[in-house]
Amino acid sequence: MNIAHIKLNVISMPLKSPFHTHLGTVTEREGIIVELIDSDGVSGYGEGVAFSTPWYTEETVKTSLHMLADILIPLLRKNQIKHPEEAAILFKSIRRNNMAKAGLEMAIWDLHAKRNAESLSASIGGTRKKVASGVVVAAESLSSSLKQIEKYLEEGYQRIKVKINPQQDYSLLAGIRRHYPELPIIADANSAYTLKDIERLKAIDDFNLLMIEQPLASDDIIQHSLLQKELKTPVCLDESIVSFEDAKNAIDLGSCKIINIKAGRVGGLYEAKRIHDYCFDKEIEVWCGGMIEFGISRAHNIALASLPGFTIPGDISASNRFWEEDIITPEVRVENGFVTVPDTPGIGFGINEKRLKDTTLLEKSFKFENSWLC
Ligand code: OSB
Ligand code: MG
Repeated sequence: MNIAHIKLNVISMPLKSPFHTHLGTVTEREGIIVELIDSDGVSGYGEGVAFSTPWYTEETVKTSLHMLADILIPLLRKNQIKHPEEAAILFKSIRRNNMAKAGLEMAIWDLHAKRNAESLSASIGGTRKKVASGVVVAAESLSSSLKQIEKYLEEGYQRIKVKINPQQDYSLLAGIRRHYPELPIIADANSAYTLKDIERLKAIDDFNLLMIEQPLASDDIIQHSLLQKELKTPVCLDESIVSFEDAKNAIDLGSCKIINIKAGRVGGLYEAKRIHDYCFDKEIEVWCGGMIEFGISRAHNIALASLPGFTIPGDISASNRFWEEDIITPEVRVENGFVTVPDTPGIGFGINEKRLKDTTLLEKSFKFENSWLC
């Protein structure tokens, strides 16, 4: 790989409707689009998925920009890389900052796949031709949740995820179950509970939920193992799993029966695939989480979810779930509950250059007079 130029575009877009969790409301999404251009003019794309504030993980758009510009891009420049896995291993010399690493690592994967004239899915070992689509409802009340669920089910989504917290759990889930007794439902708590809330959590154990996602602290593995023993409902971990080692420990301790894999959260596709492979071996189900992302990250999610162990519909929604107009072309579409995995080179989507330009707040360019071998 002979990288000549790296461009970072910080973009910003309003969400079509506010996204509510007990940690706050997202109405505007910023993100970092990473473009690598090689000496033949071939471009690979990645997306930094940190938020503007550290509500979900400790990273932010600004910390990611700093890591990319001052640490990761210079590190890549100094080291010869022949394969994206080597970049992922190189980045392990830097602690955490997984979303910044992933943005760059995933652009390298896209470029690598394009250079080999193969799809990103094929490049990482994907086997599925289409991936099952689920969608998140993050509304403020039962009535608006029901309205959104009705609309999404009409659009074909195969399962729904709702956000819960101690102020809105039993009544919300009971209200949804009254209308939809059989609907596959995930309840995502984003760490809204502690073990002191065990009775509240046991109360929702009879709703036949597909799983409860990240009920306890965002960095906990131990207490979740105690909780899982008390619940029939499978516990799924999201925030707690930021590396392969976390996934292994959680499985070995019985802290969860399911893992939500997000490439951004774990530092890129290499680590995401390692987690997938271990879970596949141990018969732990996995699914692909979402980050209210733009089309580039969405495209990477589609490739990731084409791996054989992704058996549960992911938070892989259409571009129009969050955006009036996405930055990729064509946009991601859900048809009969599935998204087709592209078989064209790399991520398989082009860039909507006008939309990218119109949403760009800041552009940084790293150009090298002599393209450097990496
Ligand atoms: O906890 O899974 C989460 C969005 C941003 C950050 C964290 C989470 C979420 C979601 C939405 O639940 C997933 C999506 O983009 O569809
Ligand atoms: Mg979650």
